[in-house]
Amino acid sequence: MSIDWYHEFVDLNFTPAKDELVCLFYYEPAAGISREEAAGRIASESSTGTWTTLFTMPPRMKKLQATAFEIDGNFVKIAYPLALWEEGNAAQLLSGIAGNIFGMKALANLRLIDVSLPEPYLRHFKGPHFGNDGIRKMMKIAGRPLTGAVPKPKIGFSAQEHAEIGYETWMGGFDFVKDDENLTSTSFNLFGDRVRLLTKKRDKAEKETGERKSAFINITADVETMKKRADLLAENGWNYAMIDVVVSGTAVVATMRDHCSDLGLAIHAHRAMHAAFDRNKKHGMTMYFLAKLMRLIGVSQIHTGTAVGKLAGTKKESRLLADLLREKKVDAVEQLCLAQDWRKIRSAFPVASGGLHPGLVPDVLDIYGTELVLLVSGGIHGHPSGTRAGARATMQAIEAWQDGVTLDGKAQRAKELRLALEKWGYYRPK
Ligand code: CAP
Ligand code: MG
Repeated sequence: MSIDWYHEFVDLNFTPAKDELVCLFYYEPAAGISREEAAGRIASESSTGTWTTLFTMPPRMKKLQATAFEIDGNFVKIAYPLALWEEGNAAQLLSGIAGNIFGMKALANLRLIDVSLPEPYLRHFKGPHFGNDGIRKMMKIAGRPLTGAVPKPKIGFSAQEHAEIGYETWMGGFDFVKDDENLTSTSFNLFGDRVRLLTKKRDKAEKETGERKSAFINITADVETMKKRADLLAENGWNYAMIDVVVSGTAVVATMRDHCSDLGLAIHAHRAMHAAFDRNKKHGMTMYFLAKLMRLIGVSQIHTGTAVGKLAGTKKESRLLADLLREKKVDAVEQLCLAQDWRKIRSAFPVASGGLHPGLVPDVLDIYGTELVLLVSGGIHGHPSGTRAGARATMQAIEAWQDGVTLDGKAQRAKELRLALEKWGYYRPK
């Protein structure tokens, strides 16, 4: 008598229906397990199956079974019936396609690369509240990258000092001040104080520059506290909230998307902890999948790497992530992503950050163009003449790229940029 029924989840002649979700996995079977058997186990344990045949097995259950329908070396595509999934519940999707399967003995390695989401699944999600055009309209910024900086050192400043650095950042020409991922509400920098003092400085900077200024203030905490913090931001005229989306979790982000949307707040998504599961190229989940989930739920922007800065990531990855977030339709790229039509789901911005300084701005804009949020933090606060000069140097570097001139050429007429290049040149931090 056969013990298991994993083979029932493999059919290499199967064609997915239009309303089925399709996942692309990289996998390595454990010793003694064939590719087909391993593929069957992934499809089974991420849909309806288990390790043994069962006494009660209503025939209708077969309709809910996932099917491994394409095996190409260590890559497998699996189709999932729509009825498996709760409408609008991204956390449940994760429990299925990113759940127990990562721990199976029958697999030496497993990595979720991407999932293609059909319209009947997409329609139950709201996506980003504003879309990139909406963000640009709200911030009155056209034709250039949105710019911002985190006060550095990342944590330790009082709320008053934080607000003053924010003011210098804005007066240097930047659009945003951003909290660091580990700054929430500490004894020396309480959330309420920071909001109140930054609000005053924002209003002053807006008056003096005539430009719209904003901030990504970190509301990450338990969900009831996050709601109160979002309310306080809205009460003080802010148009963004920042959430550490990985550590907060998919379900919390979904709740806060609606709460923030009702308040007219866009969501800046920081991805702290992502590298714990997306850096190993053989096991875990890709940043691509995480970014897709976050656009689906509805953040307005998420960090996507720089390739040239201090954190891991390639140009190709950043380019694919940028397309995933910005485009209405995305084509499949073999073994890297599946085709996706986003239908009514609005666009989101990629965010380049991490070890950037004016000397690296052209490299980053060569990757992303101007449709991004460019965060240069240590790279302005470390400027020989201070924060305001550092922000100016970065704006000068952006102008140079847009005008098609070299930074060295621009530096002859731009003192702040010249000083930045004298300190950092074109150094790529690692
Ligand atoms: C950058 C940063 C950001 C990282 C996040 C930091 O500071 O504030 O959190 O960019 O990584 O704490 O390191 P610097 P990623 O500009 O001073 O390096 O963007 O890859 O998610
Ligand atoms: Mg940070």
